[in-house]
Amino acid sequence: MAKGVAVLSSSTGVSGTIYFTQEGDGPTTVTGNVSGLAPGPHGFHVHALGDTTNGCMSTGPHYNPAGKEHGAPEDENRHAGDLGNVTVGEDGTASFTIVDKQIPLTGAGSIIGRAVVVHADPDDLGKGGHELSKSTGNAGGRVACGIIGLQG
Ligand SMILES: [Cu+2]
Ligand SMILES: [Zn+2]
Repeated sequence: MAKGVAVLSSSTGVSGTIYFTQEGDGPTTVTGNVSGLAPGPHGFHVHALGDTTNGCMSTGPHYNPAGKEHGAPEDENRHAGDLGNVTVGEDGTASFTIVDKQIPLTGAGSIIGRAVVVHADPDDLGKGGHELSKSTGNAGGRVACGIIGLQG
């Protein structure tokens, strides 16, 4: 069992912890808790770089080793890092579990050392017709992020 963890930090009071587990070559299970967000859906992605020297801005674009367009998690044409939205309740918190096959913790394409990012706005999953839909889902600012590290 491979395990990873990312502790979210932000300049706006958002906090949270995201856990990753993977059994062998199976899918990765992502389990997270976040708080301090506005109610509603928020884009949630793995970005390419584990670099927070300039806050969440320096984590690069969505992790996209296959050179595809932005999409929904269930789409064939999607970035590996496209995990869709997390839905925040009226109390500003969200707890969620995502199971995904494109974000391994070991081997080629591992997401260890990259970052998870929570956005200000909903991810339109590539279907919003905005000029940014096919690259970022037009999910707005990066409100919190954390570097994905190995966990024992
Ligand atoms: Cu993102
Ligand atoms: Zn994307």
